[in-house]
Amino acid sequence: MARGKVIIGLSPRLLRSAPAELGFRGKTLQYLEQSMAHCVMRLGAVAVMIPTIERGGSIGQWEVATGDYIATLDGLILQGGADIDPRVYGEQPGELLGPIDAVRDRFELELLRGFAEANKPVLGVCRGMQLINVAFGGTLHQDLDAAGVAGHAHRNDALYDEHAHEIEFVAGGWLQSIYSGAHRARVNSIHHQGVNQLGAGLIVEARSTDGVVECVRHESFAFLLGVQWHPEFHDARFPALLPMEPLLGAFLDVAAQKR
Ligand SMILES: [Mn+2]
Repeated sequence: MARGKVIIGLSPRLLRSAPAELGFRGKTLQYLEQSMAHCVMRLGAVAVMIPTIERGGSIGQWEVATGDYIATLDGLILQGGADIDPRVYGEQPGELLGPIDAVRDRFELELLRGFAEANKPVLGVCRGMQLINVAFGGTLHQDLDAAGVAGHAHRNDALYDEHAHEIEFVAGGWLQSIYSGAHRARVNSIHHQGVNQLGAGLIVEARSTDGVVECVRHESFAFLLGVQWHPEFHDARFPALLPMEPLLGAFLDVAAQKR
C-alpha cells in the first residue's frame, strides 16, 4: 500500500522592509532559496517552507505553535542566511558582525530543540550548523578573519558559490563512513563566521585544512548534524565537489524511519 511521502520543513530567510521594486513596499518577506527544496524533492520527499511563529506576536493569539510543526513534519532543515545574534551565546556584537534577526534566531532555536526532543532529524546548513553549535552551549567566531583563525578564504563575494576549499574528514567518523571512507573532499565555502567553542555533546566530523570546523554532529540523536558548506549548491556545475546525495539521503532515511 502506498504510504505518504516524508515531509521536510525548511525554515525561511527573512527580508524586512522589502524594496519597493519587488512589489512589497515595506513588507517582510519569508523566502526560500530553491536549491535545497529541489534537492529534497529530487530524493523523493516533500519540501515545505514553515513561516516563523513569533512568541508574543500576533500568531501567539492563534492556535498554532512551533510544536505543531514538530508534530506534523518528519524532519527539519535549517537554511543559511543572516548571522546569529552573539547575545544568544553570551557575547556582545563586534564590528564585523553581519545583519542579525532576533525573531529568526528564537524561532529556529525553538524548532531545533523541539525536533531534537522528538528525535526527528535535523540538518543545519551554514548558519544552520552554527545554530546547532550555539543551541548546545557553543560559541562562534563573529568573523573568522578578525579572529585570526582562518588560514585561507572561507568567503569570496565575487565568486560566491564557486568559491571552494578542501576539507578533511575526521578518521573513523560518521561523515567519513557515508562517503566510503574518503579522507578529503572539496566543498564550497560562503561563510565568514565559524565554530569557536564546541557545544556540549557535539562531535567534529570534518575540518578545513586550516582547522576551521566544517561539520558537527550530536552523538545523542538519530540525526542532528550541521555542515558549514552548502550541499544544495553542489550540483552538475561542480562535478569535483562532494556529492550531496549521501548526506541528504541519510537525513531522509532517518526521517522515513521516524515517520
Ligand atoms: Mn569553509
